[in-house]
Amino acid sequence: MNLAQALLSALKSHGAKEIFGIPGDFILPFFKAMEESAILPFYTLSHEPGVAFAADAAGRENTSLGVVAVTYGAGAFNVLNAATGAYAEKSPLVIISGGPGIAESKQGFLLHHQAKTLDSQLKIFREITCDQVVLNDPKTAHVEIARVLRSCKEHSRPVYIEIPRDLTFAECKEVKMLPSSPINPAAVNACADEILGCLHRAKNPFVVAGVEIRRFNLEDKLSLLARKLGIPVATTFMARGLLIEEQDPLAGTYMGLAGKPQVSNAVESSDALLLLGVIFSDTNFGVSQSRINMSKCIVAADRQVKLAYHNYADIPLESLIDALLDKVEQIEVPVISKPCNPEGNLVSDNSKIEPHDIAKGINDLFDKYGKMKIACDVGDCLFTTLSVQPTSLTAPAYYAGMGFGVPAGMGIQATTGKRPLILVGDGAFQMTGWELGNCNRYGWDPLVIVFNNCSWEMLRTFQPQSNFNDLDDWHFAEIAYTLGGNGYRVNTRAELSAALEKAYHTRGRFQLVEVMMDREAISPTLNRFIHAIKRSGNR
Ligand code: TPW
Ligand code: MG
Repeated sequence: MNLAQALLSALKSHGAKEIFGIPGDFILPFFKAMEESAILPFYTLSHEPGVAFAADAAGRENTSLGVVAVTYGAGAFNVLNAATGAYAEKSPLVIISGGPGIAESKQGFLLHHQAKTLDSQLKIFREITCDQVVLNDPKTAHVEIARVLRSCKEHSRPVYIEIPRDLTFAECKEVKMLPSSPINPAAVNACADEILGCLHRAKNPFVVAGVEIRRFNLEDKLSLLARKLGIPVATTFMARGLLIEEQDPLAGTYMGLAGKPQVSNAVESSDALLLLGVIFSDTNFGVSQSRINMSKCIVAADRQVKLAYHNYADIPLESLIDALLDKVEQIEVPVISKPCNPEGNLVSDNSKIEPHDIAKGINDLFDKYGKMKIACDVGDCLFTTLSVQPTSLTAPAYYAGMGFGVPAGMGIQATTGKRPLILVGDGAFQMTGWELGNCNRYGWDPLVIVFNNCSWEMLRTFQPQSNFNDLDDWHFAEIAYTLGGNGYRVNTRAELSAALEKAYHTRGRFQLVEVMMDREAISPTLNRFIHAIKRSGNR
C-alpha cells in the first residue's frame, strides 16, 4: 500500500466518514489517490474556510474525525481561522496539507506559496493543533499517523498532517490503531470518591455539562449519572443541544446574567457545582465568572480534575463518568417538568418580524413535523436559538467565528444525509453564503433562514453611535435562484409563517428564507447579554 492509501484507510478506521477539500498542485497527487481509491467520499466547495467549517461540523456531528485536505500555503493558510475555532472549541479536525516534495525542498530556491521558511506553515499550525507530523519518512509514516490520529481523538482537538507531494505514492505500511493512552485506575477511583463525597455533603449539588460531553459521546452516560444522583444538569451555551431527550434531567442553558434567572440562580447558589467538560469562557459563563464560587466547584475538563485546592492529572472525562456510574447505585428520578413550547406560537399577522418570531416559527415547524438539526452562525441568530426548543445545535458559541453556519450545515447534511436548518445573519451570509451554490452538485437541500437586518447589528448594540455597522440590502432571496436554490423574502409574520411551510415542503434544492427585520430589533437573549456586558464594564 502507498502512503496516501495508508492515511485514507487510517482516517476511515479512526471514524472519519468523508473528506472536504480544495485542490492545489501540492495536494493534487493526494486528491488523485482520494478519487481513485474511493476509500472515503470527498466533497469540494469554493473556498478553504468553507471546507474547513464543513469538515469541523461533520466531525462535531459524528463525534468522530472531521477531515479537511488542502494545498500548501495559500490553501492551508485559508484554513487557519477555522482550525483555530476548532482548537478553541475542542473539535477533532484533521488538517491534511500537501507540502513541498523532498526533492524540490533541497533545490534551495523559494517555492510558490512559501511563507518564510519551508516549515513556517508547520510552525504556525503547531500553535493551534494538539499534534503534528510531516510525513517525510515513508518507513515510519504508519507509526506517526497512528500517534497523531490518537491525539486528535483523545484530546478532541485539531491535528496537522503534511504530505510531501513526491512521497504520496511511496510504499508505506498499514496504520495500526494504537490503544488508548494509559491511565491510573487508582487515581480515577480516588477522584470519583472525592467527588461523590462533595456531592453527598452538599445541600444543592448541581451539574453543568460542557461541550466535551458531546465531543466524547458521553451524553447517555451523563444523563444516567444525573438521574442516578438525582441532580439536575444545565448545559453551557457551547453545549446547548445536549440532553434533549424526554428522560434527560435538563434544567436549561446556563448563561449567567444573560440567561434565564431560574437556571442562573440554581447554578450560582449551588454548594457543589460539578462542571463536566466545560470551556471556561465569557460566553459560557454569562459574561462574569465571578458569579460562581470557584471554591465550591469541581471542574473536570482537558483530562484533569480540579477540586478544592488540588488537581488530578490524566483523568479522561469518560473514565471519570464511568467510575462515578459504577459507584452510584440507587436510581432516583428527579422531577423536572419541561415546559412545552414556552415561547408561544408565531402569530400569523401583518406585523413586522422580530428575531423572537423566527424562534416561534421554527418551534411551530418542529412541533408539526419533528425537530431538525440546527447549524448556526454568530450574531443574533445564535442568541435566538436560546428560544428555539432544544435540538441538536452546532455553532461557534465560544470562538464566535463568523461564516461558520452555512458551510457547517452543508457538512452536516453531507455526513448525516439529514436536512439541516441553517440560521445565519446577513453579515455572516456575506462571508460564506455563496457556498450554497455547491448544494446541487451533491443533492443537499438545507433550509436556510437569513436574519436580514442590513446590519452588523450585534456590533451596533455594543457601539450604537457608529455608522459603519450599516450594511446594504443584498436581496439574498433573489441570489438564491442563481445559486440553484429557491428564495423567499418575507417582511411580515404572516409571510414568514407561509414561507417556512413552503420551504419545509420543497425538497431537492436549498431553500432560503430571507427574513427582513428592522435594525435594533434584537432577541430577548441578546438584549440580556448586552446589558450584562455593559454592567460588567467589559466594553
Ligand atoms: C470572522 C465580529 C461579531 S458579530 C458581527 C461581527 C462583525 C456582526 C454579525 O452580523 P450579522 O448578524 O451576521 O448580520 P447580526 O445579528 O449581528 O446582524 N469577523 C469574524 N467573526 C466575528 N465574530 C467578527 C468579525 C462580529
Ligand atoms: Mg445582520
